[in-house]
Amino acid sequence: MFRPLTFVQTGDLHLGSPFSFAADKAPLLMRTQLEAFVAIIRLCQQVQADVLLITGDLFDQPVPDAALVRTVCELLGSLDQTQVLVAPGNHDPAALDSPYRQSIWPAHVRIFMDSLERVEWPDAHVRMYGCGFTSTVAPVPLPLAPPGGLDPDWFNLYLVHGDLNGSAASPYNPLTAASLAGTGYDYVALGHVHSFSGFQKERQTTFAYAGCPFGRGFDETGIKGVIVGTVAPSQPDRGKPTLDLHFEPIDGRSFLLQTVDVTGCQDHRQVADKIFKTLKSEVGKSWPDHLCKIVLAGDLAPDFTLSLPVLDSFMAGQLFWHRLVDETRQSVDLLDLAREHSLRGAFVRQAQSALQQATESGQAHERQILAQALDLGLAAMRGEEIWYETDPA
Ligand SMILES: [Mn+2]
Repeated sequence: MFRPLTFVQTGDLHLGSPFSFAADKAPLLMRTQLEAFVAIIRLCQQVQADVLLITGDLFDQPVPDAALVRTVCELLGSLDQTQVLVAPGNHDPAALDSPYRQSIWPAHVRIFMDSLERVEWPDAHVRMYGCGFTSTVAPVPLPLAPPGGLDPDWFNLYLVHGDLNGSAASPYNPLTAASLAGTGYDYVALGHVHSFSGFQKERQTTFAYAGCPFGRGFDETGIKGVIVGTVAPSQPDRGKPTLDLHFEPIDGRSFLLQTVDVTGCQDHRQVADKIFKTLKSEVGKSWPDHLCKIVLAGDLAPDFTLSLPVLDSFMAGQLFWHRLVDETRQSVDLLDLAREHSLRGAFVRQAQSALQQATESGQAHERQILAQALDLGLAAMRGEEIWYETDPA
């Protein structure tokens, strides 16, 4: 009778990313990123995983900071029930100067090099194959399957870092669904793409990217996680084991992008309250824990000048980390302004007549430019900093 085997799949952690965009908050983000790795270690203990699969880019750099490597060694060392398989990626290739080549790793951590290696669990009837990058590029695909082929009686799993369905000229181990299926693997654990791919299938081969467990910025937003798989013996105990897979969100922090319409708000306190209320309803009860880029949109009352530093002071201590982007418009009563005997009044009257002309002659593009000129002109007269794209396309 075979026993079931559970694995956890992660990759693209990019530990040691500098997070330079976050300036003085960068150390906070580096610590948060490491916490996601700790959450994965904890999950392995909770589900009593037999194997942790790391599909490359565990580190952001080929030669990471030595203290970070020691921390990772210690964390992996705390897994006493779980074997760890690492298939290095293009960011952390097992090159000659890589820490992967040093004898610092706990005995239950196996790091693959560029030739195909196999680890097997005869009591579960599972074989795992893997190989890794040894240089920052791999334009020639890494070995996929053993020369003699796979034994189809076993459950065969392959882990690798690679570019699935990219161009055949991709320098990052180009792969296709057909090339994976052609080998006869039951499951392929992939790394390189930073979002969860869903579970895809080509013939008998299922494959998936787990994505990164913690984004590296606001271009990697959303809830992140790992894949948990269980290979279970078939009933009756003949033939191939079966595979159960699911995506497991990681408890922790995510990069979120949230637009908040602040139309009608009359002061900074109201804007702050609207932000919190929107996050609560969109994100749920974990709303204070995340890294939020908040885009303020809508029309502000004419007599309220929004100041992001002032708004920041009203938001202090509420969110783990946030960044504000002001895309609000000042709602102005143009009819009122046009009646003014002032430079502003004259500017509005001239702009309005040009706008009317453009509207009547059907010059949509011209109208758009004039409307933008009116907005910017009024903002300049209020003493605001002017920023605009010369080509909005
Ligand atoms: Mn990566």
